[in-house]
Amino acid sequence: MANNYIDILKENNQEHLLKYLDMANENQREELIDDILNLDFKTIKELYSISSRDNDKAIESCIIEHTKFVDKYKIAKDEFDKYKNIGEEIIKNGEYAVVTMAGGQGTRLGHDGPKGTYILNVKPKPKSLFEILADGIKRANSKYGISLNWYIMTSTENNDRTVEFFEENNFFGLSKDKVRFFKQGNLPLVSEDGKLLMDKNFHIKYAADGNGCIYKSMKKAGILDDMKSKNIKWIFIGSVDNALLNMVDPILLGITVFEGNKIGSKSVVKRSPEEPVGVFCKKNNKPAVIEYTELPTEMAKETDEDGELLFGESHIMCNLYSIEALEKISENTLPYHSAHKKAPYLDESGKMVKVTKPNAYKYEAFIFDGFVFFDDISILRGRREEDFAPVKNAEGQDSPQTATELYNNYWENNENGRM
Ligand code: UD2
Repeated sequence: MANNYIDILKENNQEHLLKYLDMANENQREELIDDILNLDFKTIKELYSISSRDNDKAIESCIIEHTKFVDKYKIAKDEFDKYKNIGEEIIKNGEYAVVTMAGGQGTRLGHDGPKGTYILNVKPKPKSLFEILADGIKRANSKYGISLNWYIMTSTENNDRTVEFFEENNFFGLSKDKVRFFKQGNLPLVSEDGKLLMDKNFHIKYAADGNGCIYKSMKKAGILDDMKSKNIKWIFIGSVDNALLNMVDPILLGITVFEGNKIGSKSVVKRSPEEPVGVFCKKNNKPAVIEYTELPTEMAKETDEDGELLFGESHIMCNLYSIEALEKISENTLPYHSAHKKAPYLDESGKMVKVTKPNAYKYEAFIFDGFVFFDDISILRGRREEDFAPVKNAEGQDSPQTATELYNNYWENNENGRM
């Protein structure tokens, strides 16, 4: 081992790490060398190469068409009842489970801790985002006479605190053996010139590898096998940061099954061209979502003859999968997307540098890139005031204040719970 870490750094244009090795203490040095010997430098090079990719060109080279959807509030009564019966049958048979992606950092929210632990000042009493989700599960459990399995994806950074939070809150009254945590993976960040960043304690700086890694993480953690052992056939995967998330919607389930699809997803009408949501479309004749960070501005602004946004069907992180669909996606590789982020780092004098503007590239897989492996998906258009109260920013749009207001308004008018 003597020198080959030096050769590896030289071959991969990362010699700057040698300076940190000189500054680190014995333990830190050991760990850093071990890290270097285990790094996949080939992937790091490939990731860095996508950082300079021109997204607009990448999208303009595709055939982009609109995708069909069903508006939940325009379904005829007999159709609605049919979907409801199909969905409720599956739910009552215990063939349904829910998954929450809770590995993201709450950077934009400025919350110190897992996002799910953020307390919203909702009525009748303040509740964390995790408790709000747990309430939805308890409502479904009592409505259908079931005991839903809840799987929660965490990151290496927030797993321990998340588990501790559930224990402190006695799992919000849910039975402990029905809640299972699993961790997603990480990817290193690189500077604008492709250099690995050093974090405090002389560790290479990593970040969670994106919610699109949930499929492989579930496979690796034995979650898919656990679901199959429990005869779970349909799985809802949702975000942690939506105060109106409905994880048990028999209509979404019923329409997906009725249409013969393996994936269903809920949408709402996009608020404005700039709203930070992905938009559904067909890309080269496959179901797809173009993320807000990659939708060319002119496409985002395009309107139809009625003045409606052409790309206005928003992905709101309400995704439903058959177990076969999750298996299939978990056996495939999803692309990584590069985001230009602010990343504090340890400089070569050993000082942590706070940054005021983006200085590094973070790489993430996106959950909806899994749709491409299917010819079609079902899209059910819901209503923002019923389905979508995101908690993203510390103030303004999609803030705790706007989410609390949407939550209180909904539950004041629907005290008997979801229909
Ligand atoms: C996400 C969607 C966007 C829209 C928006 C609605 C993706 C890629 N984009 O944008 O299309 O639906 O939400 O609010 O989903 N997460 C992890 N691990 C990670 C990264 C994220 O678990 O490594 C979770 C995170 O905890 C949250 C969800 O994924 O539950 C989405 O969070 P985000 O902040 O990554 O995505 P956002 O809001 O930019």
